Amino acid sequence: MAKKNKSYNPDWVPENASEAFATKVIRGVDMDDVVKKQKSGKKRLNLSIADYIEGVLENDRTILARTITLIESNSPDHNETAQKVLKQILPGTGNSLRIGITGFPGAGKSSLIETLGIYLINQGHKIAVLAIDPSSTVTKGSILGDKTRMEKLSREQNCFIRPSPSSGTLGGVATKTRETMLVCEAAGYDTILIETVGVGQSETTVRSMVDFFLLVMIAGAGDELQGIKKGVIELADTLLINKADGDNKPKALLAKSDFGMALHYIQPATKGWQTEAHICSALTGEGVKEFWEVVRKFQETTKANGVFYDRRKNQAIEWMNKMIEERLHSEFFNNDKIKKEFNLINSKILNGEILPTEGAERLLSLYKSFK
Ligand SMILES: Nc1nc2c(ncn2[C@@H]2O[C@H](COP(=O)(O)OP(=O)(O)OP(=O)(O)O)[C@@H](O)[C@H]2O)c(=O)[nH]1
Ligand SMILES: [Mg+2]
Repeated sequence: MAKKNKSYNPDWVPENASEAFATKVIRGVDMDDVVKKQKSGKKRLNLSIADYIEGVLENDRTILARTITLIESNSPDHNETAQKVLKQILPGTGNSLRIGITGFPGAGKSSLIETLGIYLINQGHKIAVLAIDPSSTVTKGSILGDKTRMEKLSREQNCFIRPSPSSGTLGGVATKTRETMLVCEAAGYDTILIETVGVGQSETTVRSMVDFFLLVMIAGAGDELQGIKKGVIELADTLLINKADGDNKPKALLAKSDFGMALHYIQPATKGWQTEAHICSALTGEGVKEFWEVVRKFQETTKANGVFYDRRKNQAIEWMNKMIEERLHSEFFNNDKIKKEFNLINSKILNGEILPTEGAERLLSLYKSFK
């Protein structure tokens, strides 16, 4: 069939037909397209809660993106709508494998997601990629970098890529990412990959929302820990030494055995699972399939011994606790009376008139008196 909106040759053209002969047929208007456009045009203006729900469940990417925008919005009205949508889609969530990927800037996290993502899509998976805090001061401009690094993946129909907002959003980054993850699951994405830079607090936050946590490293950077705190290694279910290609491969193999030994002295992040070091190259794809086998084995083992489900339950409670903490914190510090008194107490502490304990006591008593 002729391509839409393009002219094409007619079925019959006389031999020796001159230029004057109409040798091209121009397509008429495809009413199906018009109706589709009208429908989506209407949807674009104002969506009802039912529209959002239907759109998410049908994996309408525009509506999916708009729902996430509602979640991320700082407007309480938008958040209220988002909560209504989330409540309705909740039964369709939880069926994915949630994977967190951390590592020092430039270790190759995005490149790995691109290679792994394409591999998984070819296996029939649907991938959602969420990047936490890509605008952090450490990796300025990495949104642009990520776009080019995940160029092939971003063109795939079965992949949805979304950078998460940086800090300073109502309710905190973690809450937004958790909710975004649920929306993606309801839209049918079975593998959620969350990229985060392993230099701040975000890796602990991401660990608290995923099933499997990967630390991407590179070999031969002198200091084997590359600024990654030991604590991050303790959170990981696998250490993957990337860029094991060309001249770098022998170094990567050496790093693998070094880390392999060190890991024996570290408490594993997941009960019943020994964290190991592996090598791969996001560039050539070598080792990516083997890495996925490790993930599959992890899933199998932790589901069989119940650790997978226990972790999810604990994470749900932890999520609620975090929300309460965040809410109380913001209600307290955004209260006008508290704000006023806060400055007064601050100067008293600075002048040595009262101790911080007394200052805290006074502010908390004041807060309690409103209740
Ligand atoms: N030789 C080689 N280069 C790689 C490999 N993986 C990534 N790179 C290169 O390393 C650089 C950084 O890769 P990214 O994928 O952006 O790294 P990242 O960890 O996502 O970086 P941030 O998002 O800034 O933290 C890019 O120039 C990549 O082309 C690999 O397996 N082999
Ligand atoms: Mg990246």
